[in-house]
Amino acid sequence: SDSEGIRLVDLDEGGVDRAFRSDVLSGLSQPQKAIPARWFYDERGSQLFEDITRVPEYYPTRAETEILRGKGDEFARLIGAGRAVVEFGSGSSVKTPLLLSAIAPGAYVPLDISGEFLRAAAADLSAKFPGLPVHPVEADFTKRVELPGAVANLPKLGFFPGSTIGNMVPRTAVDLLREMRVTLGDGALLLIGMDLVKDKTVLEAAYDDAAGVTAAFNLNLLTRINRELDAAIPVEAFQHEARWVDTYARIEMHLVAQQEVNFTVSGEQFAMKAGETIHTENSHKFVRRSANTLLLAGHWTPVEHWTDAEERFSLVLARA
Ligand code: AVI
Repeated sequence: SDSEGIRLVDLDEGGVDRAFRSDVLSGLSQPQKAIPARWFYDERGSQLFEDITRVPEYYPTRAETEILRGKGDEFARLIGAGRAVVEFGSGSSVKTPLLLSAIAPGAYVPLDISGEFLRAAAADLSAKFPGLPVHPVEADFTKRVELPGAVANLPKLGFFPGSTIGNMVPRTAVDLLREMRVTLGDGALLLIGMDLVKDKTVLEAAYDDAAGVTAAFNLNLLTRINRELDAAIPVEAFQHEARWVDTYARIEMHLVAQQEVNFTVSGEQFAMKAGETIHTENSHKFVRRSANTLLLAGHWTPVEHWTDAEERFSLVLARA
């Protein structure tokens, strides 16, 4: 599916998220069933994702944090002081303080669709960096965002860690990068996390950990559909699968029906044969050239690539 962007919540009379229902119903009606990955992140899904970042096989979070810890001097040299750091999706991570303490920013602007996350992240950062102006903005960052007037005269640094860009197909990723370019304005820089292509067994293990946390994350989508969309999908009839698809340089996550299954969602009937799948996520991986090509198509010029010692993950600095 291409409808991967996040949107503000629009509930119907029954309190059901209209976008969720329409994405699920249309996604299950396609020949290859598919549901956009953004629907993973209900409360339980967000918690499971936090847990994923700590399983031994899931290297991206640790690798990116290693880069942020180790390359502070180079960030300071190439980014300089006084920029307004605009973070796309204000995570509750340790990553942001590492960047902010390396570069002495002029302001911090966390953007998030969830006001709750946003306020928590803003309060956390204000406490860690007394004196740093923090201007949280509740916004859908896949669209053009109006930045607060208070940072209008500061040069910007966009920060988009985690390789979330990899969860989008290239055409969606390019649209987002172009919107970021407009949001951040002339003279801006962008520091973006991009996970790298590597051995297929390492990649597949990262998305199918032995403890089964990623499997639970994937299967939780069905539990959420059952709860929120008046559905009766037999969750135990599905199995998690992570497969490397070399043509697209991406890990795909699927939910595989183990037997013939019939179920309803919001009154609509669906049937799946044994072995048929619901495609739930893409996670694209990059090499230096493909990262550069994506950024250039998104109206950004690559300046520098940093990787962790094992060259598993990259942080790329680009200029407007
Ligand atoms: C959020 N995103 C960058 C994660 C990834 O690696 O694609 C989501 C995830 N899916 C399974 N494990 C982690």
